[in-house]
Amino acid sequence: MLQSRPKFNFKILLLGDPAVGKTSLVTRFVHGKFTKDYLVTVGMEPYSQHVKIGSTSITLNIWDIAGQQEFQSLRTLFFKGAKATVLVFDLTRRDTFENIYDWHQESDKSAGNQFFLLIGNKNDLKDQRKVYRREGNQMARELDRCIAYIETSALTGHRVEEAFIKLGTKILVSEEEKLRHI
Ligand code: G3D
Ligand code: MG
Repeated sequence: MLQSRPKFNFKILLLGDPAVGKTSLVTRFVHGKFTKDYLVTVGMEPYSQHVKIGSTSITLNIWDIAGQQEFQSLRTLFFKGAKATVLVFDLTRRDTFENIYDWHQESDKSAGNQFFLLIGNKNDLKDQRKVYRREGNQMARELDRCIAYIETSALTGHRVEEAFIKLGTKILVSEEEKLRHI
């Protein structure tokens, strides 16, 4: 008899200051391209992408959540059930890096027990960089349950897929572990 395999469907939040490249990153990952003709995210935009990890197919539901301050009360309503959060800052704007602590805290408070991945985006703008790689690595070590620091470019596609797959793999391993204990 064929045994039905569990279906893995993971909700992932994408958080960070406005204009750090959240929508560009998820568009790059899901549609494989960089586009300038989308609207500024208002509220929340859900994206879905299937990926294969080893022999297991999983679906990542990525919630692109607006970074504007005025959405704060609304925002946390969308956090429920998330398995992980991608924290994004812009390598060319130091304030977006410093604000990561607040984003981490906001998600940690509302979304419960989950993983984090820290992304420094726009690494194609090499001569405008304001944050050193070692500072990103250091922050990833400081943030609770942060699995890694990865520098990406939504423009060139550099390490974008790798970042989401790394996080998906971490969640999958943890969920499979839970299933073994049922
Ligand atoms: P957000 O969803 O976090 O608010 P967006 O950010 O994805 O809307 O991106 C904000 C701006 O940064 C956009 O430019 C976008 O084209 C640009 N951007 C996003 N990712 C990258 C990247 O990796 N490299 C470079 N060079 N630019 C990027 P505009 O001009 O439309 O404001
Ligand atoms: Mg956006």
